[in-house]
Amino acid sequence: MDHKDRFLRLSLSEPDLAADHVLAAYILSPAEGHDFLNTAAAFAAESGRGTQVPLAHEDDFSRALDVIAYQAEPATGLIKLAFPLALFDFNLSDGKASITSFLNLLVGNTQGMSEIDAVKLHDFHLPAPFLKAFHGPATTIARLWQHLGRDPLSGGMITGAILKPKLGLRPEGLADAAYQFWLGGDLVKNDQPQGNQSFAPLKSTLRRMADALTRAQDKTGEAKIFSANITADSPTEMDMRTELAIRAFKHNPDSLTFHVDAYLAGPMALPHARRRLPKHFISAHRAGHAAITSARSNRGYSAFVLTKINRLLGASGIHTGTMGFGRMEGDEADRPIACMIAQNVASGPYFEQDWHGMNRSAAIVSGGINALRLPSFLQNLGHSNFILAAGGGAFGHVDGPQAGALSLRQAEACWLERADPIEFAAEHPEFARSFPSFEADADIIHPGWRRALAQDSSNQ
Ligand code: RUB
Repeated sequence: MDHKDRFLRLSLSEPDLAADHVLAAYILSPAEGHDFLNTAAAFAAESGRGTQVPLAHEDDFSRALDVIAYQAEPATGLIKLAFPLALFDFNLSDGKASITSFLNLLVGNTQGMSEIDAVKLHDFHLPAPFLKAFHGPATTIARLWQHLGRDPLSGGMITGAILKPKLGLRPEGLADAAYQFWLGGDLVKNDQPQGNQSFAPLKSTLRRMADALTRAQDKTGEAKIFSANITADSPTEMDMRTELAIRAFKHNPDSLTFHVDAYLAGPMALPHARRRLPKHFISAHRAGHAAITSARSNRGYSAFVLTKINRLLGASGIHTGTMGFGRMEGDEADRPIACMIAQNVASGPYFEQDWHGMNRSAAIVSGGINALRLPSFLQNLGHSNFILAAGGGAFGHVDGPQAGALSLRQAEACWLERADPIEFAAEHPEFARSFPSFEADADIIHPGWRRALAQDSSNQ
């Protein structure tokens, strides 16, 4: 069947379509022997009608709901599709837009079409009425800055850690690691698989964590934050874990935030948490996402798309990677990912998105970051208004988690002062000790550091 006549309309205007369609930009490569333009049209046909054959019982109404390919560039593989808003499913329970329907239409059955060698969603645009039909974040990083006693408009880096090792510590070990970090840092979060293991029953871990937070607040005189992992494989279980955390932290309710493994738990998990916690700060972890978002994968959707979806679904904090400065995939060009979630109007790779006042999400920066790597990350991003969640960079410091936390705080100060890190190290011992803590990084980032720091200490 030639689909071009009905499903390929390259004369349509994107601004006109944008008002009442969801727009989507893909990079598509046809299977061997398949024409690009006809494959793009077939992709559009399948996206809307779900079949490739004429249907005698179709009428004008259903034909008016066709998904149309309005841009197709054989040279780059770029195609853009327009999805009529009427195609999308809305929840009976609260009238909110359904993310499962959104994913079904944009990255559903079409991913497996035999005419296609590969197709990946790189950006999408939502018109105001549809965007507002998603929950969006209940609160923002301003809430955390206020809790920490900082400027709610620009409170700077929230120095946080992900409890490491990700599995193996018992409740007292987890609580002690958290306490030690809180003596120097602001926030501790569970790592993504930390839940209700036999050696660390959740109830006991949460009780000890809450006690450690209270002791750290008393010791330092500073407010602290915990991000409790409530990820589970059913909404009922998620609710049970949420209740346990709320009870455990009943004496410090404002210190409690929540963490959901938003990719692994599936698209239902974050919306469920957001409905259950209409006032709380929820962080979206993205463990596992690289299986489809990796730049080395040409199917599924990009990390940019996942990040944008997480803001729509209500994540106040979103793991956005380290843009090539850490140990996970990514590069400096990923900067738009952090901008898209933190601004009211932002440009993606193919569309400018107006968020119409939807609460902003904060970037959660994690993955191989330590005090030595942080200054160049900050230089690339251009600000430090985000949540840092260092694992090894906090707990791998030779002088322990408190020193690890202080070294990260000092690294932010070093960048804010635009100071030379070697000179800065002379006045900041925890930062100085991050050099021997992360020698391989030190050798690359600051060759000759051993002699320079030795001279510093001999000059003192
Ligand atoms: C960080 C860590 C994080 C992932 C998140 O540990 O394990 O869960 O790196 O990555 P470390 P992302 O600091 O020791 O690398 O934020 O890119 O999803």
